Amino acid sequence: MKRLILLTMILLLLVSALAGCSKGKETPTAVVAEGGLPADAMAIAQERGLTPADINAALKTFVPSGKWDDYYMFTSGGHSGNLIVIGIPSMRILKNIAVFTPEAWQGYGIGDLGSEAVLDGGNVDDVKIRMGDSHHPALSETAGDYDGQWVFINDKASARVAVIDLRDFRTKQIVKDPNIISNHGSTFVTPNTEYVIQGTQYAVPMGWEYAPIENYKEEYRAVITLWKFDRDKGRIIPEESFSIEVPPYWQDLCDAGKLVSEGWGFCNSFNTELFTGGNMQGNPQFESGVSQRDMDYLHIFNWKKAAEVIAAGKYEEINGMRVIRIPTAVEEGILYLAPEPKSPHGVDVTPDGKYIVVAGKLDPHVTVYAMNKIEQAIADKKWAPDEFGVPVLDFDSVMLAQVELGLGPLHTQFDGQGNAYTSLFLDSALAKWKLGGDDPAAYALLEKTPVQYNVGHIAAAEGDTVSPDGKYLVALNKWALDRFLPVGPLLPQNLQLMDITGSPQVIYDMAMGVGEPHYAQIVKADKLSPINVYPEIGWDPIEWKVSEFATKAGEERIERDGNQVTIFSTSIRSHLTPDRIELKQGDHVTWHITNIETAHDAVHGFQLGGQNVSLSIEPSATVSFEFDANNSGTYAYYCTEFCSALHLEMMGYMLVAP
Ligand code: CUK
Ligand code: CUA
Repeated sequence: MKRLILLTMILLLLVSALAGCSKGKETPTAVVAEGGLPADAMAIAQERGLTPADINAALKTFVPSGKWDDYYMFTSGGHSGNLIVIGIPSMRILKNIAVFTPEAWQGYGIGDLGSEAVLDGGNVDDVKIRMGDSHHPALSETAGDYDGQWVFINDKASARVAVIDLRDFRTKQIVKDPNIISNHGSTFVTPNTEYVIQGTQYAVPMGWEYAPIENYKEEYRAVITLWKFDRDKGRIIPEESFSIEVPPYWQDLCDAGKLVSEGWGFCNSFNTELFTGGNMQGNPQFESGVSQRDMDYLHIFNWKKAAEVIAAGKYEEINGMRVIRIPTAVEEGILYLAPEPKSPHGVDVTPDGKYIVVAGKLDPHVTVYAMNKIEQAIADKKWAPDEFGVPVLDFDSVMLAQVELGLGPLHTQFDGQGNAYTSLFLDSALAKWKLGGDDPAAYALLEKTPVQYNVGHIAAAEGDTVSPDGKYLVALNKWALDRFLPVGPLLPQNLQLMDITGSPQVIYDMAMGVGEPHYAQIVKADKLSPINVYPEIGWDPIEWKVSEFATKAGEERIERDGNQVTIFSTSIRSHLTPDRIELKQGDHVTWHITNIETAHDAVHGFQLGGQNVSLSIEPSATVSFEFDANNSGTYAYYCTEFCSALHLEMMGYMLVAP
């Protein structure tokens, strides 16, 4: 065993030395060549009980101090309501972007008026929603390739969609679907990010109005919404968006067609039984009630045609959203269904856009549909209507192949080399299988790799584009059990990095102590170009222009109009100006702070004791907040970022006279 380790070490060092040759003087080539095998490497490996496979994995994932990762991964934070940015291959967390849930470090939704307004965009009726259940991030695409400009993510709990700007990694907008209360098949973008697709999860009457549950079939409905994205404005434009009404099946995941299937979208569903619960009224549990039929329905919709139908005015406006009703969608050839085996979960379009892979939770197979077969079946009218009049295409006419993979297949990814990878929830494994093109006999299971444990989604490098990179795949596992030091009954998530260049191998276990990740996307790092500092002093990060409240050095002031007090402040290492604020009890205070620094990383934070305020004032930004000085007293405010040696002195007194 010792000799094997030694051999592996030497081999690996040789390989890395050779690989280093092409990269220039910064690589450790010289060190290895001159010094040979580091004398203590063997001892370290022995002392730590590392196997050759461990050493391999360590060398593949280690990113030396000061070096950067090759990829960004954007993973949903589940019911933390956030979006987490991770470097690959190191699996280091780079940022936890606040999206649906306030977060104090980023000063998101804790006083800052800009982010409060973003969050208010997602309010439901008169309820200020300050949490979310984020599921599926989608990077913006150009010609079916990630372009590194924007990322979108949904909130399943309240049917909302958020827009995050990758120039500054901040949430800029949240929109609420006016007709449904939960979504799931979102977010997925069309190949040029014309639209952000959002599908319903649990059907409700339009606008979640009250209707007796007995009226489920008549009154409950779902929609597939196409949120129009305007790149120049960097915003979803609700007035230019529209929905397609669909039957009250529980739509699940969606995906957008690409290349040959561009213009189409796909959402699968379960509960085509139209089951409505009632376990205390003697009915079965939901889990069996919604799983009685052998087939559910893949929804196949033509969003390009739908946009034309909208332009032609063939819609109804419902709660401010333009909706194509089911009969119009059927008449115009916008909506079709195809049977899919038992309670499917994931639907994924292959990189060439030719095939659609559906995985059924209760079926050991993945089912592959061919776009050309779907189009042929539509042309040949090989269908029979469902109970809502929607054409159900003949299964055998559209299905190309079925591959038996194992228990609980959920989600599928691709490596761009003709292979597909599907997560097997019940087997706790990753199945690698071969795509067979138009030849059903050529589809085959290749191998299975155990993961720990109960894998949900998987994400491959550039996996949802027209040209996936292969190389890396991350298994987003639902259970961690024994993998990490115990931290009580709520365990971290286990994100496992896998090397898929050959036979898939787990090379890193990453404990993530933040909400449950559902989906993730992995993008080549050089596609992004984030800014270091806002473009001009006084920048409003949300409006992306100089704030009208920007304050220059020397212009700091306190203005009073009756009991309305407005404070114009600046921050610079190491003082806040003004540093003394005199108020009267009952004043309403609006306070603007401009960070007049332009230096990279010269962030100042701000907290005000006794008020619920936490700000992040990034270099050149202007941030505003307001409060009522209802209680007299003496308060301290200070900078929360340890920005300089004299950071502790970066404070001020706020006195509220009775
Ligand atoms: S879901 Cu969580 S494992 Cu919301 Cu895409 Cu499948
Ligand atoms: Cu600014 Cu500490």
